[in-house]
Amino acid sequence: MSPEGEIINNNRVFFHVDLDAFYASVEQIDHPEYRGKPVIVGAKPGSRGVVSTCSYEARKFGIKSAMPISKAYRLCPNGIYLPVRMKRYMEVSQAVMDILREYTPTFQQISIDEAFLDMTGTERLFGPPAETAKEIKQRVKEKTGLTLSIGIAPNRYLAKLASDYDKPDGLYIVRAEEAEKFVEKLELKDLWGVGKKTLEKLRQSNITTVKKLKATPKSTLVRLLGRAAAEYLYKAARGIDPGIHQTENKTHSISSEATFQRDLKDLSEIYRALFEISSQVMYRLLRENKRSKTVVLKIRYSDFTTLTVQKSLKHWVTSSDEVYKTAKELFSLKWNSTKPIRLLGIGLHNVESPTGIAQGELFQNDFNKMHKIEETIVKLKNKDSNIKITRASLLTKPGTSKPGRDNPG
Ligand code: TTP
Ligand code: MG
Repeated sequence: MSPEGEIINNNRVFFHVDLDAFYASVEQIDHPEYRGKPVIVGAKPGSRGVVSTCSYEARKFGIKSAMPISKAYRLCPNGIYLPVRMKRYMEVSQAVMDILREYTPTFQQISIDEAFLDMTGTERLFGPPAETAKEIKQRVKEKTGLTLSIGIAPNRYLAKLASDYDKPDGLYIVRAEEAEKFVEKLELKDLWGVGKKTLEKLRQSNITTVKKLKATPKSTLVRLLGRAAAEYLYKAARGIDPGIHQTENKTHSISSEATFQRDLKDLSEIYRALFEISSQVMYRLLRENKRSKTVVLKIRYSDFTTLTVQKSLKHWVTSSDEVYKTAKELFSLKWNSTKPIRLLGIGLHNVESPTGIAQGELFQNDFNKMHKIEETIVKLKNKDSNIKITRASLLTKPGTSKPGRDNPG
């Protein structure tokens, strides 16, 4: 059962807050010359990596998160392509979360750029929810320059759908009595927690809209999708919180890998790839609110021989830099420099959820710790010129990425 019970309770008020085009917006704030332009943050064009996110200007070209960067480049060859600067995004995220936390003791950060706020009963202190939401938007804008979208609803699930409904710079309220109508307006793919495979199975049974989903008996859904997914969808379609925190996939490992268009031999290129893969895998760990101590590196050579090597740390992995450092260490143990590399992958194994009821808070603590550690690393790096040189060579100069030879352009 969801934390707020199965019925939609008229008296509960939840905010879901989500920053707009987060990484890309930070780049536009830090570099005013990128404002109003298509900015794509992610892997280097020409590599086999993916788009992390892009500005709304770039979305007009059809670019989306997780799309291969080569496809993005084809859609928008004149875009500004930038590498992920995780440390900077975490710093900005922290500044935003600090503001949000002031509004409620039941604050729950669920990823780098989004949080739930239980605002039930705060009206006397802060005024009507919509006014409070406007104030939050204004304060975040003043402090960081960022815009965000807020959904307000009687449960977390609806609040999440509502923040997405009016993006960017949105504010959307779903009242208890309008909940079912609101969900009916959405496309099936917009229901949070409904993945591609589920959509495809539904489509095969001609269940293509929320209305049709609602009209499908639960027993049919169970037959099609199994009990857990059926229960989830049955509730979601009616605006009842299906228990979002149990829906995230229960994988025991999180990984990311890249096959290269051109086999890699050059160490600086290899390090650059490891750096990109590290930030992707760390992002996934954060997004799923999971933690892990074990880093696994996979190397596949051009002759297809493949090896994996792993290291377990004594503590939870706390930053993308740490993943990168460990991956590099593992790499140097196993690298056969005579053979070109076709694929590199990094996995975080034995992932688990922080235990206890206050997951959000724990996550927050981890997040603070991570932030401090990232800061310390940077300070150390500034002292150690060798490390500085290594890092500098990994960074692309903004806007100067060259397309790979397989990219038309
Ligand atoms: P999102 O909130 O999903 O996306 P967004 O903030 O860029 O855009 P929107 O306005 O639609 O909210 O994710 C937050 C950040 O997480 C995003 O800026 C980059 C990162 N991210 C990835 O690295 N890979 C991904 O596949 C996704 C979806 C996000
Ligand atoms: Mg966002």
